[in-house]
Amino acid sequence: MKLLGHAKSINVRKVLWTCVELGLSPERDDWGGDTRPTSRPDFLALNPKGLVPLLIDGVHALTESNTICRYLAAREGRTDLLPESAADRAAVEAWMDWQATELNNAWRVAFMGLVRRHPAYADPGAQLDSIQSWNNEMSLLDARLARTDAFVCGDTFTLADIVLALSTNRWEMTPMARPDLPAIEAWMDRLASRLGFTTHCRNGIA
Ligand SMILES: N[C@@H](CCC(=O)N[C@@H](CS)C(=O)NCC(=O)O)C(=O)O
Repeated sequence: MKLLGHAKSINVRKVLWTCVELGLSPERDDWGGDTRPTSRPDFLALNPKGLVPLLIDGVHALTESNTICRYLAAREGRTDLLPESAADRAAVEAWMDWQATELNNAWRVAFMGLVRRHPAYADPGAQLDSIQSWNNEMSLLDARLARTDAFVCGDTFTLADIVLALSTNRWEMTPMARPDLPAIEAWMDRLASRLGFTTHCRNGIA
């Protein structure tokens, strides 16, 4: 099995943390970011989207970080991370989908402007709107964690915790005003005993 993507990418780090939970150590090739450009024809032949992560497992080439995490958990039969029953599985998937859609859309302008300093995201008004939406979405996650008083989907750790902790780490590292969200803080502290969290999530990279 081979994982293509550089280790600073938030989406590659989801897969790397999942691999730690599963005891897997795929060979990793640096692609994207300031390593080899994903616009190279040999990369595009494997993933026409030109994005990392890309997982090669035998004849299968898998894209989309959340899908890859689900694939690996299912491949390893880890129903603790991705439950078997339709309803429990849907609960995990719903939070993962929320991360990839609502939450990712909320932070884009603030993060790209304030951390990446990308000129296309320099408008202060648009940054403020993005900060507001991002904080609103994070408050929703905080309310959820206040209810479970443990992990995103209840008493046990699942894939939803991995993808949302990476987003939360980014939220904490972006220089902007943030409300105090105590349930999120307690949850991040709860995750700190996990090797995948310290190695690939709270590791100084936004
Ligand atoms: N929806 C995709 C998004 C992947 C994505 O945006 N990857 C970024 C890195 S985090 C990328 O490949 N950017 C181009 C590059 O790094 O060169 C996923 O979740 O895997």
